[in-house]
Amino acid sequence: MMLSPQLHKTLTVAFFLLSFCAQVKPQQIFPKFSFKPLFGGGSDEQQVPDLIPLAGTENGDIIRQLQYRIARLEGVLRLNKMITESGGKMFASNGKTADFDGTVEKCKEAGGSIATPRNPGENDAILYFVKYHNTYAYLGIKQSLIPGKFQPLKGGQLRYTNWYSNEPSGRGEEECVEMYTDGTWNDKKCSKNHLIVCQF
Ligand code: MMA
Ligand code: CA
Repeated sequence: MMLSPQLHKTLTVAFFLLSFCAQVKPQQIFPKFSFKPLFGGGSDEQQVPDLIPLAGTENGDIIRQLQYRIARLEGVLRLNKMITESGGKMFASNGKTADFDGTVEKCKEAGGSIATPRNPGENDAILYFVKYHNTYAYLGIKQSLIPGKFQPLKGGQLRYTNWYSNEPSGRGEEECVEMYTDGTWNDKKCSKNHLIVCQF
């Protein structure tokens, strides 16, 4: 296909700009407000931007409108104590209870997975719900083939742990892990009714 020199130049510039847009992080494009619901870090207040007039159909405008809408939806969810976040990972609870298998199932149905803390920040983001509902929660950690040794449900090694003192104690008889109301962990039977906390 032959392109006129003018069209060729225009396309070259367009592709250059597009690739630039694809590389920069959202915060750099949209410095006006915080997109993340801030959990913990002092300011619990989310900045919701002023109403953005529906300008046009440019990609940037559409993305801004979506960001604005998501920011408001996150405001509603936070108001209702339904979501927390740590390092970009979102945690959610519906305030209901289930045994371990029921929790895994519910989280999967919702398009997520059972909450599995990988560091103190994520542990705190889960603890928020455990405290709020004053109910222990199962974590996405299970006993491995070696009794008394635990691993993430999705496989791999358990890098971060927060066991209560002298736990795990089940010696193979307690295959699941629950979070206490102080954020520490205990190996436990999988059949208790615990708070459903998922990650997304
Ligand atoms: C219970 C049960 C265990 C836990 C101990 C701690 C008696 O068993 O919750 O998982 O390790 O309490 O005392
Ligand atoms: Ca135990």
